[in-house]
Amino acid sequence: MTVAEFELQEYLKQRTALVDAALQTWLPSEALLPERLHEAMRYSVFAGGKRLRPVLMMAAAEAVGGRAEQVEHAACAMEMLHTYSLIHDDLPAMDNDDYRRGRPTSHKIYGEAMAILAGDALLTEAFRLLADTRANASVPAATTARVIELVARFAGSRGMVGGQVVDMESEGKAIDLPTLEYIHTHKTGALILASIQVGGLLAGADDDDLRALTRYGEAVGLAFQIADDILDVVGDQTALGKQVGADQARGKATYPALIGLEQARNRADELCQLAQDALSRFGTDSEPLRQIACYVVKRTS
Ligand code: GRG
Repeated sequence: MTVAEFELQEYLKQRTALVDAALQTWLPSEALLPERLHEAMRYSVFAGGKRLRPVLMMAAAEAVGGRAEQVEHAACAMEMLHTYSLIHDDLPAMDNDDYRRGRPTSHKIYGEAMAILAGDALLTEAFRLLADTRANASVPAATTARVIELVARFAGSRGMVGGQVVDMESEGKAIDLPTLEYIHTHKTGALILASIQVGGLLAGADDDDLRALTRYGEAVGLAFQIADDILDVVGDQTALGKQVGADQARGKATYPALIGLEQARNRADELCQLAQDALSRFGTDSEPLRQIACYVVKRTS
């Protein structure tokens, strides 16, 4: 593939189709007991997400010379983890949102208790899948263990859950930019960075590759959340599938609120450039990662 030939939209479509097919295989069937729980898990997973984390994982694997198919199971695990976080984030005890991805949220359809359990089950299934011996048949056991530890660290109190807690505690308060950056890099950035590192690790990245992927992932993770903050101010409700202006209504600190819309846009562009610079050691196989960095900043949904 040459850079000139690469078409991002086509790439996203193909990789998303791979992820969706693998999710169909790995998620427990709705026909399996308890049917309602499996239906609730599938309802949220197949509600039309962008599959950004799985696609980033596949692109990272490809950048270091691997194949997308090599990381399919781990990509599905990240999407399950991501979906669990969305289901729990939407609960009345947290953001109390009625809509997600343009459809009623899990607790609106299945009730609060089942939504909590669907999230719990997706979180647990994600780790089962990361450890699955069939899916990891060609992966050294030490790499599988490293991947599981890494994902647990980025998803837990040192990562996404930690970011969510600081976010919750900061609501309605005036916070400074370092605190906001902590929230963004943990709540959102952690799973994005984990996806990229896991993609590299499973495809045999060496330490220098991993360092480069980490610089890329840190920049893209933060850029993604700044773009999300900007979309909450200027985005289109229909394209987003959720209410705009929700951050301000909840008294949440955002980049546009703290440094202004223009500066927030500049920071996101700067991070996109940083992400691209981090890829300098890779060849044309890193073109998907390169273009996804811009897509993340320019996206409309
Ligand atoms: C509840 C444990 C727990 C954690 C919640 C990730 C998170 C932490 C909450 C989700 C709420 C939120 C709006 C987070 C910001 C990150 C974000 C923009 C999530 C949406 O990700 P997309 O745009 O969603 O990739 P799709 O629907 O495309 O998958």
